[in-house]
Amino acid sequence: MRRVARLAARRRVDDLALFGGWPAFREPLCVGRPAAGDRARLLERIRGVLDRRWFTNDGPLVREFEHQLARTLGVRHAVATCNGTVAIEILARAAELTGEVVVPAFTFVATAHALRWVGLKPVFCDVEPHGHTLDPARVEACITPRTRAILGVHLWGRTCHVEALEGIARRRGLRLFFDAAHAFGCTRGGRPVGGFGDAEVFSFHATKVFNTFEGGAVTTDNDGLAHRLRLMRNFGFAGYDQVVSLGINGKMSEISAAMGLTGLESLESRLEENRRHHERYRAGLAGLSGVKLLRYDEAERNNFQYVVVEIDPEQAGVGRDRLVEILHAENVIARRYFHPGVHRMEPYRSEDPAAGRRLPVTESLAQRVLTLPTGPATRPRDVERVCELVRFVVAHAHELDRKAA
Ligand code: T4K
Repeated sequence: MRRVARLAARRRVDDLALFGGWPAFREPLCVGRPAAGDRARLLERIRGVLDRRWFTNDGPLVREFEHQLARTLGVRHAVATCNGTVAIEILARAAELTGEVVVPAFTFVATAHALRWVGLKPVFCDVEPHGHTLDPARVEACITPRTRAILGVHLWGRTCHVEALEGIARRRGLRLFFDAAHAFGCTRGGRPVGGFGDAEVFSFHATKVFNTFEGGAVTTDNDGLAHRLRLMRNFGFAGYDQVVSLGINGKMSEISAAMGLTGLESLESRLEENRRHHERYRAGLAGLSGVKLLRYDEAERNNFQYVVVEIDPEQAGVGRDRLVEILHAENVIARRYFHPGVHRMEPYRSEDPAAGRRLPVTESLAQRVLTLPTGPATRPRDVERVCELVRFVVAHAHELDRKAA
């Protein structure tokens, strides 16, 4: 039988798994363990898919899913896709973007890669230190005569400064889009994310609070854009043998839509579960020097999909990377999202090795931020144990320092 350590029994840093002690968790505790949802409902829908022998290509479940998405998000159109990355690519084509697009450097690499994949140049802009989203004060400086659009990211489900970005886009004649991969179920000013800007893009990847195994969607109120998106996700087909535009295969399958429809039915309880975990983390890490849990605006609806912590190494006495190393050894698979910043990933790094100088907040966050496990596979007791572990590490930071010396 594999053994685990009782946290209360730890006295010294030598009791940590990194130094040979028993890990705190038997199985890895991950940040993105997916929700399986209501199995009976899901299997019933999948049986229907098999019976109908209609597996993809705008099937009945995809249509129903799109209808429900649009209704839930209060938008005219929801165009379901095979994933969020391809959704951004198709959106860029459907919006006929050329040249440059202003994006944050502190995001998942897909935001920039998707643009680059379709021949656009992502221009990296810094984020603001509290919200971690595009800093409107810095966006203007990134705009050149070749800029056509701004693509904000509602990072961690906390919305961008939408109104300020709308103002800039209007003044400078730019399109405005949002990568809402993290923000399903969230609101801004009480309005659901999905209806802001010219269009928004969701990811329904397995690791998301609401998933369709793999999947995504573009939401928009623009009828013409929605029409082009639908054509383009299906090779440009407008009917049998009739190709009217460039296109790709970006379709969602029926089985993904089955998962989506089933997941929508339990969305509220999922969000509530995440909210309670977040509160537990807040209580468990309260008052801990140098460990700052990112807060959500209580006046809005949040999905609490990510538990984001910023480590100040001076105050905590331990750096983010050392803490992550210790947690991993304990089977707590905390993640350094989004280290080291997209501008430091290829091909962008080679093209502009000095980009970091213009991105001081991104550079700092990429060294300090980590995300902790939450979601349906995490139990309340797990959250408490993770907090105890972090507290133990901070309390023994000096001892750790001495070991490293
Ligand atoms: N824009 C933004 C801002 C995004 O964050 C993303 C995706 C996109 C666009 C693109 O959307 P998609 O094309 O992916 O639909 C994960 C996800 O793969 C990615 O969807 C997500 N963002 C990103 C933030 O996280 P990794 O490289 O961290 O994945 P991975 O495999 O390490 O999984 C994370 C954790 O989840 C692991 O610790 C294990 C656990 N896990 C994962 C999977 C896939 C499970 O327990 N079960 C699973 O099935 O990127």
